[in-house]
Amino acid sequence: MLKIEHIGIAVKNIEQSNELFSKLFGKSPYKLEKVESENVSTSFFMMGENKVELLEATNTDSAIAKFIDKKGEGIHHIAFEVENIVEEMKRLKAEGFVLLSEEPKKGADNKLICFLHPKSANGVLIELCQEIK
Ligand code: CMX
Repeated sequence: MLKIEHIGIAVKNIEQSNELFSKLFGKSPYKLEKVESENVSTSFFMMGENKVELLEATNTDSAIAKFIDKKGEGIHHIAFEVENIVEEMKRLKAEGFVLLSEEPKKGADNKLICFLHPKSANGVLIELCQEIK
């Protein structure tokens, strides 16, 4: 793994949260993106090398809707950048982590992604991501 790529925060209303986090960071999001396959609207803020992603559910099937129903708003996942996602998925599966997809999927912000089940990672939802070049 190379570095923390971003931290994902589940929010109920992304427009309101964009305003709130713009005040916090002193800048606007650099990207707003709907990811239909994940049923989310996202926004990304950049501070130096560090990114924060806000996520709002676009429907009740969304992982974000379920998370907010159960736990409320807050930190939803930590994403780590990897050089070769397929190799890293193989390595982590062999180490006993539970992958939530067998193949990498297309995620937000021009990335191939794969999640690890939080039950296999001490209660933390981990995302692997590789930049699409
Ligand atoms: N962080 C930590 N724990 C979490 C969690 C999270 N984000 N989401 C769910 N859990 C916990 C639940 O609280 C529950 O724990 P308990 O059994 O102790 O109550 C357990 O995981 C439930 O697991 P489950 O029944 O297997 O599955 P759920 O239906 O709750 O779904 C998960 C959980 C992680 C499998 C599902 O949310 C998922 O597939 N996530 C990956 C995709 C995703 O999150 N997409 C949105 C973001 C997309 C993006 O970044 O662009």
